[in-house]
Amino acid sequence: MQDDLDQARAWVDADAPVLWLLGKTQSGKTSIVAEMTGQGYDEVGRGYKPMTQESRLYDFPPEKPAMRFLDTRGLADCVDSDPDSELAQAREQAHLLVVVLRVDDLDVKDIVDIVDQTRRRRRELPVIVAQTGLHRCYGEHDRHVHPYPFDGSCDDADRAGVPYPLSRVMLAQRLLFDRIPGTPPLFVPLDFTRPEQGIAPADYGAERLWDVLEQILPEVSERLRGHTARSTTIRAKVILPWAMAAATVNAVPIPVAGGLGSASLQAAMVVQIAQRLGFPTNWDLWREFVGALGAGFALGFGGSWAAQQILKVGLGWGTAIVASWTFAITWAIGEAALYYFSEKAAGRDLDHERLRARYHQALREARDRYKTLKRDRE
Ligand SMILES: Nc1nc2c(ncn2[C@@H]2O[C@H](COP(=O)(O)OP(=O)(O)OP(=O)(O)O)[C@@H](O)[C@H]2O)c(=O)[nH]1
Ligand SMILES: [Mg+2]
Repeated sequence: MQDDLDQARAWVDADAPVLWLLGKTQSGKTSIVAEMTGQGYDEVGRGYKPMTQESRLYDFPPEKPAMRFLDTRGLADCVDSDPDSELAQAREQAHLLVVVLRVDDLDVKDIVDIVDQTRRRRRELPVIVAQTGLHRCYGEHDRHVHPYPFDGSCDDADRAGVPYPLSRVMLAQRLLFDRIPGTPPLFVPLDFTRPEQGIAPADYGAERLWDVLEQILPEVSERLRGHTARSTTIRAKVILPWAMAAATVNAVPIPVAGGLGSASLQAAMVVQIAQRLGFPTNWDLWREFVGALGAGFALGFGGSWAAQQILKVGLGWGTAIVASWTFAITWAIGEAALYYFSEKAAGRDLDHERLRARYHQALREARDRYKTLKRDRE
C-alpha cells in the first residue's frame, strides 16, 4: 500500500513531460517508445512499470526522466464514468496525446470517443495520430516511397508512388477524427519494423515524428533526439533491413546478374544512407559510389569459394548459400557507403584503400551476423 502511494506521488511530482500513448493492443505503442528512446524493443518491454492493471509507465532515462511514456489500451469501459479512472488520470497528466492506430484498422470508434472527450476537457492538448503498419496495405512488389512523402495534409491522398489501397484507408481513418473539437490532430504515417523483417528503412516516418514532436515539445525533442550515434542508427534502420530484404529475394548485385543498375535494392539502400548523412536523394550518388569502390568489387568477394561456385557452376538461386552471400554483399556495400558518405560529408579526401578494407571486413563479419539473425528469426 505504502509502495503504491509512493509510486503515485513520485509520478505526480515528476516534472518530465508525459506522453500519453493511446491505442489498441498490438497497435505499435511500444515500438514508438523504442524508437524515441533508442532502446531495444525488448528493453522497453522490460522497463515498463505497471501503474495499475491497464496502464504502464516508462521513464526515460529511468534515473532522471526527460520524458515519461504512459501506455494505455483503449479502456473503453471506463469512458467518462469515474473521475479516478485511469483514463481520467491519463487525461489529467498528459502533455501530449499520441493515438496509435494500425492504418488499416477502421474499427476505432472507442478510441476516437476517448480523444473526443479528452479534447472537450482539455481543448489545448496536442494530439498526434500515428498511423502504423503501412506495409500491410502494400502489394507484393511495393516498397516504401522514398523520400518520405507525407505531411499529414489532404495531399497525402495523392502522393506519387503510394499504393492506392494505402492512401484510401489512410484518408478514411483520418476522416473519423473530423468530429474532434479544437485543432485537428497531426497525422503521422509510420512503419516501424524489426530489421529482420527486411522492410527498409525500419524506422520509416521516424524523422517526421521527430519534426512534429519538435513543434509541440521542443525541449523534449532536443534532449532525446540524437541519443544514439548516427552510424548506429543507419546500421540498424537502413543497412540491416535492406540486407535482409536482398537475401530474401536473392537480389545479388553483381555484374553477372544484370549489372549494377540503379534499380537494385543495393542502390536504393546506398541512396538512403547518403540521404541520412545530409545528401539530397539522387541516383547519381550510387553511380559515384560504385565508381569509388572500383568496378568488379562484388566479384572480388575475396575470390571466395561461394562466389566462384555461383559464377562457375551456377548454383541455383534460392539456395541458402546464395541468400547468405547476398546478405553479406549488401551489408558490406552498406558499410562501405556509410564510410564513403561520412567522409564526404566531413569534407575529407577519400582513402580508397580504407574504403575497400571496410568493404572486405564487413563481408567477413556479415556471414556470422546472418547466421545469428536467421537463427533468431526461425
Ligand atoms: N508493420 C509494422 N509493424 C509494427 C509497427 N509498429 C509495431 N509493429 C509490430 O506490431 C507488433 C506490436 O507492436 P507493439 O509496439 O508491441 O504494439 P503495442 O501497441 O505496444 O502492443 P501491446 O503492448 O500488446 O498493447 C510488433 O510485432 C511490432 O513489431 C509498424 O509501424 N509497422
Ligand atoms: Mg506494448
